[in-house]
Amino acid sequence: TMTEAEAVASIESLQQKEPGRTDLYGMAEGKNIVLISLESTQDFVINQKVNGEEVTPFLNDLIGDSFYFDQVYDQTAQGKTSDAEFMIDTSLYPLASGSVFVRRPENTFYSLPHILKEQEDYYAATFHGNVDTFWNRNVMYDSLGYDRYFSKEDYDVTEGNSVNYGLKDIPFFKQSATYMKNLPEPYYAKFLTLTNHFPFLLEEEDMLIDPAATDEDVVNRYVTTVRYLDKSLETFFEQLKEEGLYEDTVFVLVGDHYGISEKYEAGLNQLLGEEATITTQMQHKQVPLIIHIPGQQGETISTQGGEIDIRPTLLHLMGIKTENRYSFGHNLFTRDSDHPVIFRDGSFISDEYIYKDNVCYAKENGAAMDEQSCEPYLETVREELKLSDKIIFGDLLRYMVGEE
Ligand code: GP9
Ligand code: MN
Repeated sequence: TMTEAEAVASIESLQQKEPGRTDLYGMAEGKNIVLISLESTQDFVINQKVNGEEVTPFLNDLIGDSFYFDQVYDQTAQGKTSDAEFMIDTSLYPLASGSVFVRRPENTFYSLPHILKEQEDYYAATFHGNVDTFWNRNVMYDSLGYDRYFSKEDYDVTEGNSVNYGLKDIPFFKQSATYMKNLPEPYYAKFLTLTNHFPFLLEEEDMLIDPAATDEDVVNRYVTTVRYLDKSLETFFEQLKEEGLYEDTVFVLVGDHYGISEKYEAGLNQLLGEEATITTQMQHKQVPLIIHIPGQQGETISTQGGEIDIRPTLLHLMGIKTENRYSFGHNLFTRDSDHPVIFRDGSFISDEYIYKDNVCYAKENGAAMDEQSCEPYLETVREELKLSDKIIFGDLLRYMVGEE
C-alpha cells in the first residue's frame, strides 16, 4: 500500500498538466460568482420541445450569450447533490459509497471558497431552502470554507410556498436576492434549487407546460418541473438585473445529476424518439454546464468532461492559475480529449471508447470491443480513483494546505 509520502508525491505528479492559458484567461477576474445547482437537470432538456413547446426557453436563450458545454457528464454517486457540490468545490472524486459530506466532513479541504479567499478575499455564501442538516451540510460547509449558510430557517417557508422537499424555487430565489444585497463583495454565492426533484411534484398553478405523454408518468411530470425551474431562473435573473446585481457577476449553471434514473429510461427513449443503446444511455448522463458573463459572445464547447472539471474551468476565467491545486479536474477550454471522463463505478468515456459494466464499446457506433482497447484508459481510471480515495480517507490535504 501507498505510504503518505508516496501519496503526496503522486498528487504532486498530477499537477501541471494544463497546456496553458487561452485568451479567455482572466476574462471574469474579480467578478462576483453566482453558481446555481440545477436539481436533477439533464442536458437533453436543452433545446428540447415537448408538444411543440420548449422545455427550457430561458436557458435556451441564455445559452446564446454564454459558454455552453454540451458534453459534460454527471460523475456523482450515492451522495447525489452533495457529490456534485463536492466535485465543484474540491475537484476531487466522490466516494464509491455514501457521501464525503457525511463520511469525512472534518477533513482539511482546499476548496473553491478557500482558493478565492486566498487570492482575492472573496466572501463565500451558500443558499438552500432545505433544513441545514440535510447531507450534513451544516458541518461540511465549514470545512469547505463557507462564511455563511442560508438554509430553511432563514427563509419564510409556508405550506403555500412549498412542494415536495420544501420551498419552491421561485420564492427561494426571490427571498435569496434580498440576502444577496448585503453580501460583502466580491462574493461566491452558491444556490441549490429543489423543486425539480424526484418524484417531480408540482401544483396546477405552477404547471407552465403540459406534461409529456409517454408511458412513464415520472418522465411526463419531469418536463413540468424542469419548465418550472427554468421559469424560476428567468425571474431570478430579472430580479438581479433590477437590483444591479447582474452586470458584475459570472454565472455558472450546472445540472447536479440525472433526474430520470435507469428504471424510467424507456420513457425517456420514447420522449426523445430514440433506441435504447449504450450511446443514448451515455448521452443521458450529460448535464448542462452554462457559464455566463454579461456582455460576452456565445459559444458552444463540445469538449468532453465532467463535473470535476468545473472548478479549473471557472478558475481559468477568473484568472487564477490552476496548478498546484491538489485536484483531478482539467480546464474544459483546453482539456485533452483523449483523457477519459471517469465515473465512480469504474466506467469511463473517452474520445473513442465507452466502458460500462465491464464491457468496452466503440463510442462511434456502440459496437462491443476487445477489452484490450479500453485497458490503457482503465489504468488511468483506477489510478485516479484510488488516489482520490487515498486523499479523502487519509485526510492528506492537511499536509499540503498552506505549503505553497
Ligand atoms: C436536498 C437536495 C436534494 O437538500 O440537495 O438532494 P438529492 O436527493 O438530490 O441529493
Ligand atoms: Mn440533487
